[in-house]
Amino acid sequence: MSDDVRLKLAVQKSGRLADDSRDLLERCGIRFTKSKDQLFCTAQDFPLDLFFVRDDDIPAFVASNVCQIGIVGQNVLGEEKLSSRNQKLKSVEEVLPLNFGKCRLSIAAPYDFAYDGPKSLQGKVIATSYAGLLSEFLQKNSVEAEIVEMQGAVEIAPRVGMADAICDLVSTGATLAVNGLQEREVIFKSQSVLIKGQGLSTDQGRILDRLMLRIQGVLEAQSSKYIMFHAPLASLEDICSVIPGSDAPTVLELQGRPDKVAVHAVCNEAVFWETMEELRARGASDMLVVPIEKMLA
Ligand code: PRT
Ligand code: ZN
Repeated sequence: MSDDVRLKLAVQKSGRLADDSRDLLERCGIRFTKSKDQLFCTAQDFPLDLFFVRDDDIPAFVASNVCQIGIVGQNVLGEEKLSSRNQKLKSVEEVLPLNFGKCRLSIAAPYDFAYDGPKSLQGKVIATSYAGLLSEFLQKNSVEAEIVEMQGAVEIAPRVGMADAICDLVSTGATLAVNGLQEREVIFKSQSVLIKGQGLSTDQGRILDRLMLRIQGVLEAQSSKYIMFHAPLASLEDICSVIPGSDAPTVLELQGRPDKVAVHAVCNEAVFWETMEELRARGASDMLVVPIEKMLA
């Protein structure tokens, strides 16, 4: 591969996804100069260039091959694909879910709105910034409603008499609560994803494969734990059967204790207090659960 082949990645310049996107790359060992003002920067130790843009523009940057890949919410990609006239957007693909920026697009209405399923929205006015995804939902449910498009502060629409209900992103639900709105129907679940266009050369495809391997390693490490404990040899099999998400634990001799062994295992899922209590009840002792920084199979 020639040294000047690089991959361009579009990320959000500032906002809810900006820090998580940057952290993810840093945990992949990819460092770049920290300046939030600039549009473009070059990674120091990986063939990757970063473009900092508004999240709504990321799918179009990727569709037009200005950037070959991007990090964006599924909500934005889904909406752009449905509502933009840019046909090239259809070829933009999700390649990896990234496990951050989780939220849901929901229909919400004041507490006194009698809601009994999507049919209750027939003939109503719904305010949203997601006209594409909302129209698709209404169509699927054979509901005819008027959509009022707003760019922000959608949650105030019912209070000021602009709409009967809203369709907006929710994460904690606090915004709905302070505006006297109740979540009635989740129409789309979203998280951040790595996306790619169709314009990658073979060499750029190889860089993407390397990047994805590193990201997968970071994500697996995030959800995995390393567990260590001592166990009586007699109940080793029984104890190992309750270690969560682990294939083959390492069993080590303990100096001067022929009746006991040390067990080390990577757990591919959370280790809860209940699991530790269960291990203890079966004779395990001296338990340690530690985070894993990196993993590569
Ligand atoms: O400037 P730019 O266009 O880049 O950013 P933006 O202002 O359009 O987007 P930003 O930074 O607010 O959000 C970026 C992405 O974060 C979204 O596209 C989603 O994929 C994701 N995300 C996750 C969210 C939320 N959670 C979220 N809660 N985006 C917005 N919200 C808003 C929501 O619109 C509502 O106003 O937060 C409020 C509700 O939050 P709760 O916690 O009160 O329920
Ligand atoms: Zn935006």
